[in-house]
Amino acid sequence: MNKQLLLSLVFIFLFSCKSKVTNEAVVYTNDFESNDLSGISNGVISQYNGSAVLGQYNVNENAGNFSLSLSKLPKHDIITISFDLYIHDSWDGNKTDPNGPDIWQMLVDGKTYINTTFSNQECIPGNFCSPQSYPLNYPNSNSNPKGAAYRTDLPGVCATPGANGTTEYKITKTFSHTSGTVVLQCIDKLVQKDSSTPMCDESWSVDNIKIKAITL
Ligand SMILES: [Ca+2]
Ligand SMILES: [Ca+2]
Repeated sequence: MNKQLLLSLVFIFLFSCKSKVTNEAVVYTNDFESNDLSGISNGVISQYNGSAVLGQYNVNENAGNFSLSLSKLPKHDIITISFDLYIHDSWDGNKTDPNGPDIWQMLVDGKTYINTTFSNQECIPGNFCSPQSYPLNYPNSNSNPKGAAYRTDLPGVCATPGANGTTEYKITKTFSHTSGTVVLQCIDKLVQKDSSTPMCDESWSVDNIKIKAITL
């Protein structure tokens, strides 16, 4: 091997190492099975489908949001937040007043990373199935109900007629972040002016939250 080629290979090796993840620390993980709500405001735990989950939430019956605050994070360049999001029962997607739009948001440090709608309706002949915005942001109307879902065969929270079960989404966001603190907020703006049992009609919960601080 000539000297020039060897130097080139060393350079490529060093360069590729620099862009690799050098350290990855799990700074938060919670499956809620031990009822641990430390760092969480508006925390509510319930049993869903054999697992403890953070929820259910519905702004028409409770706070409609939770906030998770972490501090003393190790030095890092990037954060990855992931969790399971359960959309329960009859969300109306981009329908308008009095049933929607059914908006759900994820904010980190006050900045909006997701501002979307979910539709949990069945697309059967003769039934208008309202579109949803997810995986894009509201008011995009190009996604079918349950679009980009991870699972669509889960039971609803309330077995009311037309409740449409539960849809599971895998949420993962990675972004630049260097602060020693981080605040995750999930918020709904559910609209359901005709419902006498709002929480039964539509709600949401999350499980298996994991936050990683990564150094490059
Ligand atoms: Ca759980
Ligand atoms: Ca609704």
